[in-house]
Amino acid sequence: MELTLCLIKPDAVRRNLIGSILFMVEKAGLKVMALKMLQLDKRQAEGFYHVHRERPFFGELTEYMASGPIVAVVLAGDDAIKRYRELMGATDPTQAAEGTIRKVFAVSKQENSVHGSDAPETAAFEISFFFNAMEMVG
Ligand code: 3AN
Repeated sequence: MELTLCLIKPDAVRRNLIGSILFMVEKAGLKVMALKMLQLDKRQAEGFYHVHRERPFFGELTEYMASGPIVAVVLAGDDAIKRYRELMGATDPTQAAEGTIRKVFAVSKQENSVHGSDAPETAAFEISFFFNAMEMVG
């Protein structure tokens, strides 16, 4: 069993898509182990995305991530990281496969509705960024 971090980003929360996205996640067989709603400030968003600090869109990305509430969710399942990334679809929604969360809901490359960890090490960092042991079941 593997854990991964899912974020429902500000564009999706603003458009009342929390339930629709969690519905797709649960339907795909991924288990919710922890869940919270919060709003990051700019500095916290920079901390979360520090691996992207050299990218040209870092300022815009962190502004956007701090622009409204998000929902952070820990998901569990066999091969959860890869399965959830497949369910999310490509970063650019115009490139995302049919039936993926980003194909259905994302607005643009930046406002792409969801985040998912891309490897076990990033999942461990990202989960501990949002949750402590007491906040997780299982
Ligand atoms: P993914 O979320 O698909 O793993 P990353 O890790 O390459 O994509 O990028 C992290 C986040 O940065 C994306 N989810 C998206 O919000 C934003 N982003 C990526 N590429 C661009 C871009 N070219 N312009 C604006 N924002 C971008």
